[in-house]
Amino acid sequence: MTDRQVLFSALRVAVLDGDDAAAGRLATQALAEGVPALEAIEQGLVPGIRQAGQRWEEGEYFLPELVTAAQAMKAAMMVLQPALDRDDPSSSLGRVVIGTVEGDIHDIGKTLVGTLLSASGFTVSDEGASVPVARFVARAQEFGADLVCASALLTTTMPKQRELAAALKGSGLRAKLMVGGAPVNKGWADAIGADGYADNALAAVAVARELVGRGATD
Ligand code: B12
Repeated sequence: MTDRQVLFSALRVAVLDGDDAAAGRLATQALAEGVPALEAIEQGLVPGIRQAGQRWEEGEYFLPELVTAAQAMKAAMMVLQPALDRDDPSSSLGRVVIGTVEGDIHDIGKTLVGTLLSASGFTVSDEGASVPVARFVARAQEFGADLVCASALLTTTMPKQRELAAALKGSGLRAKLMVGGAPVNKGWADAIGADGYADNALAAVAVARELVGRGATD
C-alpha cells in the first residue's frame, strides 16, 4: 500500500469508528500532504460511510453508530470543504438552488454536490435538508435560478422529486431540474420529467454545465 492508500484507509476507519477527532486530524494531514480534497473524500470518507451503512443494514451497527459515523464524516468534511471551494474560483456559470427533499434529513451527498458545483464556478444557494417543494420553487424564483438540484436518499421521499418536477413546470420558471441520491436513477429522472440526473458529485457538475448550456470546454 502507498502512503496515500494508508491515509485513505485510516480516513475510512475513522468514519466507521465514528471517531470525529481522528477524522478531522487525518483530513488536516491529507491537505498538508497535498492530497486533493476530492480524492480524500471519495476514496476515504465515502467508502467509510457506505460501509457503515452496510453494517447497519446487516444488523452489525445500530442507529447511534451510524449517526456517529455520519458525524465523523462531517468533521472531516469541515476541514476538506474549504479546500474544495478554493480549487477552481472561476466566474459564475449559473445560479443553482440545491436541497434535500422534504421528510429526508440526509444531507452529506447533497452538500458534496453543492460544494463541487460552487467550486466549479456555479453560484449556489444551499437550502439544507427536508426542503418543502413550495420552498424550492419560491427560492428558485427569488434567486433567479438556472438550475434546481434535489436530493433524495429514501424511497419514501423520492415522490417529492416528482412533485417538484411538476411544480417547477407549472410555475413557468426557466429553472431546470436535476435529481440525484442513492436510490435515484436515470429511469426515475426520465419518468418524473426531470431534466438531468447524475450518480455522483463530479458527474453532477458535468450534467449541470450541459443543462445551463455551458459544456465542459466553455
Ligand atoms: C449516513 C446515513 C444516515 C445518516 C444521515 C446523516 C446526514 N446528515 O446526512 C443518519 C444516521 C442520520 C441516517 C438516518 C436515516 N436513514 Co440513512 N443512511 C445513511 C447512509 C449510510 C449513507 C448516506 C450517505 O451520506 N452517503 C454518502 C454520500 C456521499 O453519498 P450519497 O448521499 O449517495 O450522495 C452521492 C450521490 O447519490 C449523488 N447525489 C446525492 N444527492 C444528489 C443530488 C443531485 C441533484 C445529484 C445530481 C446527485 C446527488 O452525489 C453524491 C456524492 O457523490 C445510507 C446508505 C447508503 N448506502 O446510501 C443510509 C440510508 C440512505 N438510510 C436509510 C434509512 C432507512 C434511514 C432512516 C429512515 C433510519 C431510521 N429508521 O430512522 C433515517 C432517515 C430519517 C429521515 N427522515 O431522513 C436507508 C434508506 C432505505 C430506503 N430504501 O429508503 C439507507 C439506504 C440505508 C439502508 N440500506 O437501509 N442515515
